[in-house]
Amino acid sequence: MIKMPEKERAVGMYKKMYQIRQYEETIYYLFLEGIMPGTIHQSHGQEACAVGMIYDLRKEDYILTTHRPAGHDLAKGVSLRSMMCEMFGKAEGCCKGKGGAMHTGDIDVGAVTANAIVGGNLPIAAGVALRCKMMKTDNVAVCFFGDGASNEGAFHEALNAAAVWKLPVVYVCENNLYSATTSIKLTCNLENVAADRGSAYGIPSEVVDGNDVLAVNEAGARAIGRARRGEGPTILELKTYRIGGHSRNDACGYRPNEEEKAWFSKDPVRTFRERLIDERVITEEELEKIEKEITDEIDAEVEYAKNSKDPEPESALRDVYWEGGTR
Ligand SMILES: Cc1ncc(C[n+]2csc(CCOP(=O)(O)OP(=O)(O)O)c2C)c(N)n1
Ligand SMILES: [Mg+2]
Repeated sequence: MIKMPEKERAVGMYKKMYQIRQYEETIYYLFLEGIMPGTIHQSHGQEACAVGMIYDLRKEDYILTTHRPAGHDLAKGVSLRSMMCEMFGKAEGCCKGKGGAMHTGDIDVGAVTANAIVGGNLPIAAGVALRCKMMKTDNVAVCFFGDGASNEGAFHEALNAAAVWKLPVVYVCENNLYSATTSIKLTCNLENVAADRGSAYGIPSEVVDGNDVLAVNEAGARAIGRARRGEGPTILELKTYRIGGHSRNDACGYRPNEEEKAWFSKDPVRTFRERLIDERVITEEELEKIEKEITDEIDAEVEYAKNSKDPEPESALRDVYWEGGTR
């Protein structure tokens, strides 16, 4: 077990994980109420992957996420207000209400707008990392993808290019055992679907407990450090599990009860909370106060988003192409 960091850092990580959990649970109920348009792919259960990897990134570093982006985006600093407004299709949303749940992000905090094409963000991450290298910065790109994405052609092309060009990118597979409703046992013969393939491209890899925020953070520091020093890409495979279904209306009937039970006992938010209390980092009363503040803030943003303006109809064709010169 990895040593608990000092209080501010440990509680900081917990706060972010708790915010993501509460955000996703709130969205789930709003969606069931039928007041939120579009669809949802939620990240609760995978909070430790997002927070462990992103906690120490700089604002100037980039993340590239998937159809399940909320945890990554919140961890990178996309504002809660702009996320919530986007969920309601409002003008103040991070994509001005035109993207919805699968297309959140904010380039100003280094969160490249999410890409819902499975595997589609891996080559883009190589491109982002190539830019970091060509501009002679030591910034890095961290690219999240699922176990299912590791069977896409784009995965293999991106990894090869990243290895050959020694790009400052960390490829992070969140292996949650399912690609939509299909078990990885039916789609790949490897135990470690991403990590075991690293050697084929000359890329070092690590397999990590994706429900342990400190383990993810430590492995992330090694991989990010390599990328910053110009030593090239790393693959991290984080073993984790979705709490909810793949998307809306998925009751997960295909997942064995025993499997769910075993994974839910390793809930990343609850287990870290228990550790914080057991190791006397913080009292339960203090935590309850923090949790209430986070919940109140989310509730306030829901009300704000509900009452904020819809996009103007004439904005529909705006922002199709970049109109602002070069960055
Ligand atoms: C190229 C492509 N094929 C299929 C889909 C439909 N689809 C959306 S998510 C998904 C499953 C992806 O599984 P995985 O990569 O393991 O990510 P997870 O959903 O588990 O986070 C599929 C098949 C898609 N969006 N893009
Ligand atoms: Mg998956």
